Amino acid sequence: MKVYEGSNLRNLALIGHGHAGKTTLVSAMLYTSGGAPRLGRVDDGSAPTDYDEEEIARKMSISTGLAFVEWGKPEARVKINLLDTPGFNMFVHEAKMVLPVVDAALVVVDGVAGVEVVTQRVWGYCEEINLPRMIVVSRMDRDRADATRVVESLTNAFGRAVTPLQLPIGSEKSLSGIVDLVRMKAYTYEMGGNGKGKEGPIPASVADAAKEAHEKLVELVAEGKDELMEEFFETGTIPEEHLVPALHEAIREDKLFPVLFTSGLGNIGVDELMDFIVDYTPGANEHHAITGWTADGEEQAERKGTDNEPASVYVFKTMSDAFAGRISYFKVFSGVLKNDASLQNYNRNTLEKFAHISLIQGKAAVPIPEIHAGDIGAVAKLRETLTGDTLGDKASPIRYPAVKLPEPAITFAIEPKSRADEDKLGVGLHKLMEEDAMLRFFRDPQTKEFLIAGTGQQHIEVVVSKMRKRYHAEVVLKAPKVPYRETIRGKADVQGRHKKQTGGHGQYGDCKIKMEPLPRNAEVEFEFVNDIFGGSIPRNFIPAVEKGIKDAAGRGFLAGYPVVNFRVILYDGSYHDVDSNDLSFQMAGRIAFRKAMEQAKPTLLEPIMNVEITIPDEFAGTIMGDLNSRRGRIQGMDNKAGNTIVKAEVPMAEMLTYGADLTSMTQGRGSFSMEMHHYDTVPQAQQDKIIEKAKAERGEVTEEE
Ligand SMILES: Nc1nc2c(ncn2[C@@H]2O[C@H](COP(=O)(O)OP(=O)(O)O)[C@@H](O)[C@H]2O)c(=O)[nH]1
Ligand SMILES: [Mg+2]
Repeated sequence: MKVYEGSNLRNLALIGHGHAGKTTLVSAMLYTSGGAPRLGRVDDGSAPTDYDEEEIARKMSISTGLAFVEWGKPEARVKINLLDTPGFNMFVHEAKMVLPVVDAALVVVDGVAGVEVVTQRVWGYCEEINLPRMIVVSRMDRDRADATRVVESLTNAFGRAVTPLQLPIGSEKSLSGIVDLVRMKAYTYEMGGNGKGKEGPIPASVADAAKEAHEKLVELVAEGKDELMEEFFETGTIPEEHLVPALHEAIREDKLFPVLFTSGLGNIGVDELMDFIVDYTPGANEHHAITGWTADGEEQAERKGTDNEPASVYVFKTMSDAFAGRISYFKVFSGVLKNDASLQNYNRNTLEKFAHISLIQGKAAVPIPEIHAGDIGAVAKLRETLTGDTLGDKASPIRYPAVKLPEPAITFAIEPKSRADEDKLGVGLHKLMEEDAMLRFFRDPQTKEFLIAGTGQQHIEVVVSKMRKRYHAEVVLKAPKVPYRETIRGKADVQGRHKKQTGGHGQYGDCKIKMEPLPRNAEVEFEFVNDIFGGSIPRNFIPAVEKGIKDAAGRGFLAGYPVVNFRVILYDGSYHDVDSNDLSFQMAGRIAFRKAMEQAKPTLLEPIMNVEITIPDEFAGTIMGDLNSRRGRIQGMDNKAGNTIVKAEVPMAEMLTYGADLTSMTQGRGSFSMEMHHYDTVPQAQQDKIIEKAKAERGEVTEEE
């Protein structure tokens, strides 16, 4: 395997809505370039970048797959790294995570549907980091595919910088090639052929349109540069040798978003697409300087991304393979990484050995002696390194920022099906979390349930399926218990006395307390004030009173949920020289607490979530109405290119099945995220039900006291 350097490297992420044809396009590029013996298909499980068993079973990409093609004239051969990302709502964060390691995005759009919900979303991700974008309209051979309409939808969504650099020849089933509007040449293909176009004259059917589009393109490029403008005025055109570099620059600077046309499955336009990538997308050496932080995180640090700087490597993906163990995918941001090098992990302060570094081609690893700045590779068996870590020369630390991801949207309680599954569950989930940044697994300290959280129903289903197939652990999912709390609205002043005198050694404790509410959602859940003067309770028994109250508060009063946000003032009491002890004062505290609760207007609190929902505009009405019926409070609304973003506060209890509900209300076109925001009082009607239910449940188990 040849070792490539920055100027001969292109790193591209294929991003876009699910089913736009990304994975198939990667397959077609591999086949056409000679990197694969045939055109692998998503539908029969042979696409090189959809090799995972879950991806094959579901016929869709779930995590980012890597491949590379070698393309261009032998003397100037270029390696194009292709990162094939998933386009489904619940997995689209995978795309976001790899954008910092590529030099441009190929935004793939379906030739029938045009711009879709996720197209907009990923476009936004690119905008955030000013990533150059090239648009590929694929599946142009399908019935009702329409270049004009798709370009219109693109310009509507993304503005005037969207500019076709090609025109398709023929349409739908009779799609036969493309016109290169820069060089004004036509290429025709055999449907399902080897992907190599035959150069020829522009057919009469598109000649006028091509001429017009070419002139528009030349004008647009001239507009952007004074010297080209002059040339244009003098000669009426711009020669190819000026046009190509000007376009390259305009694309690199986000001033122009070129549009190309292909059929991946029919292998039409694919060689031209690769030619365009080589000529027009920025090389790995053209990346702006990469900004990170010094080891202590205090100051900014920068690398230009060249071979002669100290080595630095950023891990953007981790896989856990049953045989190879942990595999880390990384980009060499600067320097040259040699096989067997030891690099310092700056995030974890450990030294890691890069033994057997390789390039990734689908599921295969291709060994390589060294990897230069700008290239992407993988290594197995790093001990502690995880996604988002930076490693490099021990003497020159730098830390690149990890990608910020949204909060998970959906939470389930997870239980092993049997005792045998119990150990496997934790081990399996921890391995899966290493490769899946949006998967969370934790224990709710209050309800004691094990919870898993993810981006949506389908995400969690994939996790459960991986648990079964990879780790042989069978699990059951349930809606999580809502961690209600209790508090008080009023004050109380009571006495708690515990007295038992049964012959021999007796028990005696007595306390007087005042109870009052603390601000709702206050940091302190419980405050204890010792206001005893004159030793009515000896000092050494006071902690026992506090402990008794705390224990009782933990057990709840109304429905068994912990009581929070209250203050207790211990102001008086009495004791017995012989019979008083710790236990008696704990009992006294407990009794006082329960008496005080009766007086202090207890009430239930429920967690309120901050919810953000993104839906196509036409569903806005339905979603708002539905939120209303879930006791939601709308906090704001935003419109962004055909999508409505609704922000609302909704009780958690009403959101337990929202993932599935939103999917059915929007035909799968909506997405949401939520996080805990605050606790608020439960309305009386709901309180009655919860208390009733708690009583019924308590009736079944014996009372503890
Ligand atoms: N007719 C036609 N179908 C295609 C083309 N490209 C992909 N497909 C099909 O469209 C579906 C989705 O393709 P895939 O590559 O998985 O899209 P992705 O989700 O963007 O990766 C699969 O059934 C493909 O076989 C194409 O150019 N023409
Ligand atoms: Mg795919």
